[in-house]
Amino acid sequence: MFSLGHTRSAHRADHLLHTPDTFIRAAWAGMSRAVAIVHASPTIGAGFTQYTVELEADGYVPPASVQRFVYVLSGDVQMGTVTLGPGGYAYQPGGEDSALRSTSGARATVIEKPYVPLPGTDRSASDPSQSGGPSQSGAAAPAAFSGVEHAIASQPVLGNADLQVRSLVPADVVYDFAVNTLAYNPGASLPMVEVHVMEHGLLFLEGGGIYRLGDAWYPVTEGDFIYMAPWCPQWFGAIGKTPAKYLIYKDWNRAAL
Ligand code: UGY
Ligand code: MN
Repeated sequence: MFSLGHTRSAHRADHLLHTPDTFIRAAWAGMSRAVAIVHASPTIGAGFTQYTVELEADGYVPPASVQRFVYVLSGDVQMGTVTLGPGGYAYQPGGEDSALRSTSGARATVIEKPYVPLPGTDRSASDPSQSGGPSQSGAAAPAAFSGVEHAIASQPVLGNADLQVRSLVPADVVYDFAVNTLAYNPGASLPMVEVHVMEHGLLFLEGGGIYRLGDAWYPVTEGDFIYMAPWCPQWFGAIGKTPAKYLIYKDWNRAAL
């Protein structure tokens, strides 16, 4: 139905709610049989880029020059030597193996980020034994990994069994970001309003509820994306009758100097 100019999407100084009715699809050089919906990038002040890619059969996304993490929403995606199905994820430090292909079509969310090397280490591009791949900073990003979300043991958040977290990036300080899923039983909520230096890219995978961002409260549901800038006050309550789940990125493991 004609929306009479209304949308739940909102762009404020410290956050973006990006709802599917406002998504614009575009391809960039090198993509074939694929389009992307860019949700966050340095143009909004983010230190990372996140987009949803929609691949047709035999679709292709060219390699990234920075770290690339992919989480499959539907269909099949190949990255490097791995083939991923729904809930599958993979990371490449950048370079040839980070290209994405689909045999029969897919939707996936992709996060890209220039690598921030560990301080005081000699993980540099001039040390090939440490080289995981290129990054914009010139230092080598860490090794590739992949997995399936449901195979990861979930942990209660601050002892609350109704709020479970799964960490998709290995617990190793060489990685400079985290990607987690947070699963809420109906009625569960974040235990506090968070205000922190890390920024977030968030994609709603299931269910919905109310998200507080800054001084606004938004109804949110599956398919919505949220960008939260550093220091954006944030809280979520899963007020629906079904569980809610989202995938959330944050910069991680680095001092805020
Ligand atoms: O990890 C986090 O900061 C997470 N709890 N934030 C959020 O869900 N908005
Ligand atoms: Mn947070």
